Amino acid sequence: MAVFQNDVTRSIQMNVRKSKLHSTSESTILVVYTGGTIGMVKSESGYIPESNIFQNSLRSNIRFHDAEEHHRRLSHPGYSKDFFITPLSFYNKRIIYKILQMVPLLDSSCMSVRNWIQIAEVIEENYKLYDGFVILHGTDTMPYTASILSFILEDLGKPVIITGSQIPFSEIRNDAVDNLLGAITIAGHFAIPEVGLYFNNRLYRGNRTCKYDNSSFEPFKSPNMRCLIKAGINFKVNWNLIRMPHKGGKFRVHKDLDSNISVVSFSPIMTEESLLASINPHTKAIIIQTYGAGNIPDNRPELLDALKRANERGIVIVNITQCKKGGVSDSYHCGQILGRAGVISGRDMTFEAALCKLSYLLGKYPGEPEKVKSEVSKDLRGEMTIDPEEIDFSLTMKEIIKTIGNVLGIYTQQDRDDVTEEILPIIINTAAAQDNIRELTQIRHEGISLELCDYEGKTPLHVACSTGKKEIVSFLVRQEVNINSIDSQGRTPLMEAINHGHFEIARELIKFGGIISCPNEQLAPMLCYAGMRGDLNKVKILYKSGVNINVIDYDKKTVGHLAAANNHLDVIRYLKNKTDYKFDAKDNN
Ligand code: ASN
Repeated sequence: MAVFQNDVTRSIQMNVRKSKLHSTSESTILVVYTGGTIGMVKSESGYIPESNIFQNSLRSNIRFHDAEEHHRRLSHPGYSKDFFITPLSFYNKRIIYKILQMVPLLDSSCMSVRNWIQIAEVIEENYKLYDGFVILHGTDTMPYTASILSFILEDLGKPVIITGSQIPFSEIRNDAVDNLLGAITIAGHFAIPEVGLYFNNRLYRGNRTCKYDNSSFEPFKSPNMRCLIKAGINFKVNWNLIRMPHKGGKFRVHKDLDSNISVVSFSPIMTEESLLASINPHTKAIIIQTYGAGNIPDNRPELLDALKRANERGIVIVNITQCKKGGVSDSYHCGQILGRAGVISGRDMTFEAALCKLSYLLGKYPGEPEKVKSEVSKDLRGEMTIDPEEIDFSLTMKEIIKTIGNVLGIYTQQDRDDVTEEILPIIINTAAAQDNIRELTQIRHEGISLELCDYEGKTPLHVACSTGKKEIVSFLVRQEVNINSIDSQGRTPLMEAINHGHFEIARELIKFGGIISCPNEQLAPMLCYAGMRGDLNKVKILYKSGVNINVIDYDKKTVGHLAAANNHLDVIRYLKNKTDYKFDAKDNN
């Protein structure tokens, strides 16, 4: 059974200051070495993991260990000779770390559920003692371990960074040094409460990754999500992508995992027998890997029936695509039939994430397939994209503008500002027209005004009012934007709402002080036309907005004249109750 060597950490009381935001000048990291190429050496039968390789080689490497500072501190209470201490970083900070080693060390192909739990338990036992954790792991099953940890480390509030290498640390030319140094630096500097996978200068969300290349220094891809950090001269953190723990949630490890999951990959040679062979009496869930956007043949009813029967037996079936990038959608009939058979869409989850999520949920809700079904379709740890728009709109506004500037060959700040001034309002107004509250929230977080006017003088509020986007209007009103800004035609947002027949929005605006401002030559025809058509709601809302109910058209006719001429008695009845309406007004005739 695997244990951890040198497991005395529980008794360690580090005499270093702790900070939730890693803002002090030191932080503490626990490095958990589980095996993998990073710590391997050549043997007669190929590469095998080597014990204590880091203990010895890191101590003599100034990039990983400042021996002088270490010796100076040995007399400090609580500082142990087992610790490593980095030199001051670019950010003027030292990282004190300790290495724990799993026994036996494993090629990650040998990782099992029990090993996953052991890694999680080490984090659990040491959680309060360290600011972050680095897991050294083989690349072969790294995305599985990263995925499972993302689920079972519930309410994680500290970084857990998993890394490894393609060439061992022991070789002269390797990728181990950079990966290890990068992972320690990130865990020690950035308060990213996620399980991340760091490789080749990128930190990915662990449960978004898959291994796709076994021959380069870039073995992992995160096909459906951008990276969390890009390491260059600086670490560029995409803070808008980083998930935060639930308020008040307390870190804990969920240890019951269920392995009764079958995997079925569709192919043109699949038979009903081969499908049924993968479902046994213990099967609690099936992952089906389907074609393209989540399709199976709709001319093979026996296959769909087999899945239907499995679903009726309480087996949870999750559909993911065989494609490396993209997810399951309901674009095709060949995909929609699965939804109707009770199959759950796994959207854009990787295979590794889907498998680990099911194992976690089946263990958490034993005997409750309906609960598992409802949870598996939720985004629990950022493992799947619920709204595909998220991908398109995940760039920050400043990045978008910069990119547009680059494409146009615009590099000076003045030119960039000009482009920004022209383009930004259009992008923001488009977000308003598309009901994209997420995008507007992000824009506001970027400190960009939500009152910018486009080439017609329209603000996002004008646009939301004319297109009837109620939620956006409430959002903008809550943001206290100018509710009565006037566009180049002299119209306020309230006028836009009324003009386009969005009376509920109009009433909301009036409640918050919205007024009508509109040239008389537009107002009179609008009111009179409403009377002529018997549009009582429009007449009412115009009146409520403070419009002069006696305005006359080119023929000197009022709204009442036109309603009477067209037999709209309800409008006449309404006007009769208005003391300010002059029934004796004379028209041109
Ligand atoms: N077989 C190795 C492992 O997964 C591969 C590696 O780490 N690059 O442990």
